[in-house]
Amino acid sequence: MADYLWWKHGIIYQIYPRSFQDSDGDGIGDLQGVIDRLDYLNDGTGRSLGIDAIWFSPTYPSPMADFGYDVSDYEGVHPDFGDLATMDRLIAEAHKRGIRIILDFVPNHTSSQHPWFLESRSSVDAPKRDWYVWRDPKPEGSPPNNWIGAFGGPAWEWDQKTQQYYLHSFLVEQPDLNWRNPEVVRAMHGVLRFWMKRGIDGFRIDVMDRIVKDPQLRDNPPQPDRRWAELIGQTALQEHKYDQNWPEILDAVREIRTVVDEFPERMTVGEVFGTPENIVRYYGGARLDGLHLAFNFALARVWDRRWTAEHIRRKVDEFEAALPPGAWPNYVFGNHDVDRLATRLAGGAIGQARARVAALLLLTLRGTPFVYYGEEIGMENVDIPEDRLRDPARRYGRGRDPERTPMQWTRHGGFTAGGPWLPYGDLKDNVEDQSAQPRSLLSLYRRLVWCRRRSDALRFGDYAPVDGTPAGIYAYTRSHGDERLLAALNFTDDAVTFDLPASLHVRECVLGTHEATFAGQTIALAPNEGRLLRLG
Ligand code: ISL
Repeated sequence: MADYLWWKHGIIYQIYPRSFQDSDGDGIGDLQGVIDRLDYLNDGTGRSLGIDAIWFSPTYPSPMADFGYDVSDYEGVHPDFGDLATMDRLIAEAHKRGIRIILDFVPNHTSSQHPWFLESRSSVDAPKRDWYVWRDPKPEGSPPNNWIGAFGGPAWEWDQKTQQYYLHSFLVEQPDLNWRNPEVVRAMHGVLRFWMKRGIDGFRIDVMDRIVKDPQLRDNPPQPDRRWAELIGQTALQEHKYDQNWPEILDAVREIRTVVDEFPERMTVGEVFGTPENIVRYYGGARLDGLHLAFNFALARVWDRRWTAEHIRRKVDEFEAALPPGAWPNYVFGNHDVDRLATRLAGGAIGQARARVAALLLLTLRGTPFVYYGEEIGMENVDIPEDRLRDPARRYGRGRDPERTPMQWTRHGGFTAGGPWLPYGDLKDNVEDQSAQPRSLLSLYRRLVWCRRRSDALRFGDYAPVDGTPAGIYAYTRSHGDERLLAALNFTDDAVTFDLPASLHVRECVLGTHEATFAGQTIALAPNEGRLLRLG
């Protein structure tokens, strides 16, 4: 394929490095552990998962106030994970197997222990004072504006020594960088070049939608719709008009793109929230000179009640319609910030059945699939005893430990020789057993991935939803040249039978969530069954 592009046509697998594989028995995952597991991810054959790239949540030196999203050195590796030499070996070993490496780039804030911030807070005249956002209090001593941090509480912290407030959109330990200062921009661009020279293939950009704010720092208006506050906490009490999605961010995005384009075949995917129209702005408009991909979280927000054919189809079609010409979609079902997919889809037997439908959907839609580690074996949220919870965000609302637990390799765990930093979930769902079971979710994932890898229609063909299917059924075609496939998914707990029009002539069943192989114009789907059919 002449225009094959790994980040478009491949599958991106997210690893939370603390929880994937520990190699030295300290109970915390590390990069050597990942190297040891690369063949699981892709050994070039259908025995492996067959992914094309790994995105690592942060691996940098950090006091771990927010488990690495508080970076104290952008050009190093946290000793828990290894060192630069281990990272170099990981890059080389991954590349040998055709796996690309994407690092998490955290531009909005550093750790409060970063030398830049230590200097900035040392005095109002410090050369790096303006690298962060410092402001005087209001006359009565209160913070400069009403902004609420993403985890809750005021977004401003008072500094006794220098008698000013600093801005932190997240924890107090995560002061916001000032992207209006050209020295900051230069330093952060230098970080991107540092890693690309070492062979890093791309960057997942953290809170891309907040790096530049209103220059006047105006008060955010209240959010009239209070429903979200119950789900994501205090931050949803405000409309983030002045501290999120500020238009000037797009200039910063374009500059980042220019730097990334200095190196061949590199990519960026940014974390952006909001409506599809807002998200696609970050691709850069008609010139597509912004991000390569902006995360589409529509399906990561789907839980039980929204798991309907109609809702899912609407979300897919909305994103497809919003994209500027030539821009490429992507789909995310889970990550380190949201409840596990199988749990959101009601958990237990129903959650597992729906997770199979979700796998078929994710791997047959048009767009880059993101797979969060453990999704392929149906890992669920883990109920963690109070005294073992670690995520600081739990103090402000929802803690994220339940979706960050160790990868379940065997019936005994297999993640570490020591005591794992977070407890394991239900080890009956594990890689070893599921590898041996042809009907397991893992076996389905492998079949789907390798089918996608071999199919031009699935990797880059057109997408067209099929109208007129019965309630609860979502069907769409994917076509490229002579190859035409049809995915038919039953989102209900009932069996559904329907006839396809003659224009969609079924030739054979390629694969499915169930054993059924019968292919004809009458499609009879069992409850929660999905099937991929070849048309001719
Ligand atoms: O503000 C939000 C939604 O409007 C939040 O969802 C927030 O943007 C989101 O939690 C950002 O997450 C990322 O940055 C955080 C880190 O804790 C998360 O793990 C990371 O994914 C701070 O770096």
